[in-house]
Amino acid sequence: MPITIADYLQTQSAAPGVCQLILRIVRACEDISAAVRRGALAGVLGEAGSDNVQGEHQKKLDVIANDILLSAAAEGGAFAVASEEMEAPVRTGGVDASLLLLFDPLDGSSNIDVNVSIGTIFSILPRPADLPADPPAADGISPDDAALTRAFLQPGTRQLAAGYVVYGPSTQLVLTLGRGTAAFTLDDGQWLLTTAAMRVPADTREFAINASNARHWEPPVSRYVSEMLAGSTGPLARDFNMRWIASMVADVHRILTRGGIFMYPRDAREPDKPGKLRLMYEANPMAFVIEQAGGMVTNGHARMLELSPEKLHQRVAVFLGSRHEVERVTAYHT
Ligand code: P6P
Repeated sequence: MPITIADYLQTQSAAPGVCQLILRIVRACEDISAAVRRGALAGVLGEAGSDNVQGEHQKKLDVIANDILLSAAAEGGAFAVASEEMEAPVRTGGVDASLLLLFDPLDGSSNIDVNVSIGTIFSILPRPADLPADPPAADGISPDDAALTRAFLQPGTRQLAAGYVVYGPSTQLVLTLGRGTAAFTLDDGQWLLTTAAMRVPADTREFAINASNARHWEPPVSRYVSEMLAGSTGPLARDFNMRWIASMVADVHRILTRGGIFMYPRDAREPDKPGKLRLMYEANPMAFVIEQAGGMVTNGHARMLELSPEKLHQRVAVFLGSRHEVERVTAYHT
């Protein structure tokens, strides 16, 4: 008898409201999956004609996915939502709502128009006890300083649940509530458990990095990648393979499935920018999923989940995956 996501959630002693919110999120991802799969036929490809808070050109599907998830958050009982596509968080729930939801609605969207796997990443945090039911409006102050924004600035260790949906050859949900990482496959409107406990092998021969940035890397990264390229003739005494899908969800899913190390380091182009990926709704949810599968995630110096966020959209360097390799490259930094 196949196990559905609802059956699985009943086995996870989740905080109140978490299961209801997750069920509503995955239902939204079914709608996103349907739009992604119809592509040009649904008129959802191409640019939206707008930029997001990161200054990136939004794709039509970025906006569609964001709107679908915003509705889901309200119906799923989230108190407020933060998104890569919105500068400030949005209130979605009533005074009794106890959860904060963060998401990257469609990660890897540069791949949409070329039919390469993309995904939705989400993270659920508790609403802080000191956040009033009606936080003061942000009128006249920076959105970063608003009480509602500050409520989201919690370390990744406080996540109640996190996961992603990868819109690939199959649509799969990968989820953790802090008791292991499980994978579900979407089949005719049902999310069926296909891997009860995902495990990241501690060792690997596969690395993922955008090698076109090599001249901008810091020395520890250059040293580590050079050693892997030296293969069996070098200090690591084995040959490596390289993959770079330029869709974090797809690269992370491969690593969860067969091991590997994913790196998006800071580089010299913009010294004040500590990396490209965002801490709150990309690195932290992926770090929760990976750690719960036995892997490791750092920013090159410290455990990702213990970083203290300072800004909602702050960026971070990411070293993620097979424990022994993340330990090695982190040791090179420190
Ligand atoms: P680059 C997608 O835009 C993304 O945020 C991640 O999904 C992906 O890993 C990375 O950026 C790709 O970056 O510089 O290789 O295009």
